[in-house]
Amino acid sequence: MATVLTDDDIAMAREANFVVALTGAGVSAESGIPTFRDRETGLWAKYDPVQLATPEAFERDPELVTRWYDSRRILCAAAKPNAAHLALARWERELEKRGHILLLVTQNIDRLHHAAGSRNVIELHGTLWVWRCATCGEEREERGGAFESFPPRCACGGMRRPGVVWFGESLSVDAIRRIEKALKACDLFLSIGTSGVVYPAAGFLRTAKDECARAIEINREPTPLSRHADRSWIGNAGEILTELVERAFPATVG
Ligand code: BV8
Ligand code: ZN
Repeated sequence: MATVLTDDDIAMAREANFVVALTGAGVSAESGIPTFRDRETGLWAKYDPVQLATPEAFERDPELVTRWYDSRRILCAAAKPNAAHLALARWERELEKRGHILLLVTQNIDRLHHAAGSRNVIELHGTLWVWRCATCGEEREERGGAFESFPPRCACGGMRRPGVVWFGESLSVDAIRRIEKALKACDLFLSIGTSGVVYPAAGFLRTAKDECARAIEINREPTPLSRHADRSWIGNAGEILTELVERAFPATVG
């Protein structure tokens, strides 16, 4: 199988002691979850996700927005972690064994990284599995049960919304602080399966580079970040990450 990885790339991955991996929808694509910019099929094809993922859309049409998120919640409930999620979880364990760190910063809201075993995860854009009352703020984990109404209602009568960060909404100050600290300290930054257009996440690669980290992009196609990366590996995240981790940390027999 043709590989995009050189022996130097493998050595760079093996020698990195503090890795920050930013992931986007492309990492969950191989689990059957449509990415943000892939044209959706069926019922949701006529809607633009960027337009629906906003507080204004929720104000304007809470039923439509909560039905859209519920359809994604049902899809995610059936999804399993894929090779990309599993390789990142293994890399985290390999580094932990050596007293080193892999911090996983995900833009995804499906918690497939957690399902794959990753533990050091920051959910930059929140998660689909927690829904919050827009009136009293009460949060509840909503794993699989069907909602009785759209929007679902809180006991206080308020409308409940997915616990995600919409466009125009601020991110958790604590998350940003932890990430900024990690970008200063890391020696390897990877941008994986993201089109690199949504901020502040799209700015992390350049920040890491400014702080002298090596920066790698893994994506199915070039993005606006590609020219800033030291290496831009074009291909499927599952295949590339599996090969990278297996060659950097060959399974010891016995
Ligand atoms: C904020 C949660 C402060 C909800 C999401 C003008 C210029 C710059 C910035 C702005 C601007 N105007 C407004 C802004 C700020 C705005 C922004 O960045 N807008 C963009 C559109 C320009 N950002 C914000 O509003 C953020 N908040 O800045 O707060 C503030 C406060 C008030 C007012 C202003 C600012 C909040 C952003 C968070 C929005 N919420 N998601 C939900 O999920 O429904 S973002 C959403 O897009 C998802 O999280 C998604 O992850 C994210 C990014 O998309 P990607 O993950 O990259 O997915 P995409 O489909 O685009 O790409 C997938 C890639 O994978 C593709 O390249 C594909 O080729 C590749 N791929 C596919 N399969 C594979 C693969 N690669 C490898 N292997 C495969 N198998
Ligand atoms: Zn309430």
